[in-house]
This record gives sequence, C-alpha cells and structure tokens, in this order.
Amino acid sequence: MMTPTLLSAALLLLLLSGAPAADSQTPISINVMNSVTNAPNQTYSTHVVFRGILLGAMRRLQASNVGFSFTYSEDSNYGPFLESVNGLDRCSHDRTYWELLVKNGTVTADVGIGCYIPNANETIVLNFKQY
Ligand code: B12
Repeated sequence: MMTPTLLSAALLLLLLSGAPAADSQTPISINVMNSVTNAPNQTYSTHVVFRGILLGAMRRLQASNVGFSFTYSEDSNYGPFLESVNGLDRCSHDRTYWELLVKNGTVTADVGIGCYIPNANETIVLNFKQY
C-alpha cells in the first residue's frame, strides 16, 4: 500500500503533468458576417482560458480596442442573448438576429455565448441573419 507521503507526491505529479494551468490560453478567431446585406466579413483573433466560455473571449476582444464591440441581454432561462455586434442591433420588427455558428462556421450552436466552450483554433461565426 502507498504511504500518505507517496500518495500526495503521486497526486502532485499527476496535477503538474496532466492539467493545463488555469490561465493557459486557447486561441480562437471570431468572424463577423452579415447574410442580410452581405457586408464584408470581419475577422478577429482572441483567446479563451482553459475550458473558458465564448463570452469571456468576446469581452477580452472588446476590451482590446481592435474595433469589436457587442451587447447582450440576460434571459432568465438561457442566459446571455447576443443583441448587437459592432453597432448592429437585432430587430424583432425586421426579424433579424445574431446567429452563432461554431466549429469553423459549420454547425449552429445549440447553446448561447454564455455556455459555448470553444476548442483551440476554432473559428466562431457571428452571423446577422433573418428568421
Ligand atoms: C424562437 C426561438 C428563437 C428565436 C427567438 C426570437 C423570436 N422572437 O422568435 C431566434 C431565431 C432569434 C433564436 C435564436 C437563437 N436560439 Co433559440 N429558440 C427559439 C425557440 C424555438 C422558441 C423560444 C420561444 O419563443 N419561447 C416562447 C416564449 C414565450 O418564451 P420566451 O422566454 O419569451 O422566449 C424567448 C427566449 O427563448 C429567447 N431565446 C430564444 N433562443 C434563445 C437562445 C439563447 C441562448 C438565449 C439566451 C435566449 C433565447 O427568445 C425568445 C423570444 O424573445 C426555442 C426552443 C423552444 N421550443 O423553446 C429555441 C432555443 C431557446 N434557442 C436556442 C438557441 C441555442 C438559440 C441560438 C443560440 C442558436 C444559434 N446558434 O444561433 C440563437 C441565439 C443567439 C443569440 N443571438 O444569442 C436553444 C437554447 C438552448 C440553451 N440552453 O442555450 C433553444 C432551447 C433551442 C434548442 N437548440 O434546443 N431562437
């Protein structure tokens, strides 16, 4: 049987080798598209921390003053709902919204910006769209 000292040393080794540091950076890109007007796309680079949410990366990007801005409202059931990107607001009257596409734009996310956890080097698409 392992002594308590050996057990602690083994646990420490496991922690040091396997788990990334809490502040490790996972690079991602955010691509802003407009399928209503076909305005030119804008692409930004940012990062999430280990297992961090997309909203964190969007806040970081906004704070870095590279021309990316966004607003969101809080839904009591589903959390943050993306309302505007770079000054362009969704509009109920025009039936427009900001769609969230993940996995390099190939998949419609089944959760919002407050729940989605991007993978390393993934491109996230924020697409202005009509429903
Ligand atoms: C209609 C609908 C929409 C419409 C809402 C506008 C409208 N007026 O029709 C539109 C097309 C805009 C929409 C968008 C999205 N939706 Co939606 N939507 C629904 C749906 C089918 C019905 C909601 C509803 O009308 N409820 C009845 C009304 C009376 O209740 P309500 O609380 O007022 O409803 C509001 C909220 O549900 C909110 N809402 C709708 N979708 C979402 C998504 C998120 C993340 C948030 C925070 C709020 C929210 O808008 C509704 C109208 O104001 C539900 C599924 C369902 N059957 O419930 C999915 C649902 C809520 N949506 C979902 C998702 C994932 C999205 C998107 C993230 C999809 C995407 N990848 O782009 C986006 C939101 C992106 C963003 N901008 O943040 C998921 C949420 C799951 C989760 N745990 O996060 C659901 C449950 C469907 C699913 N995939 O299972 N959606």
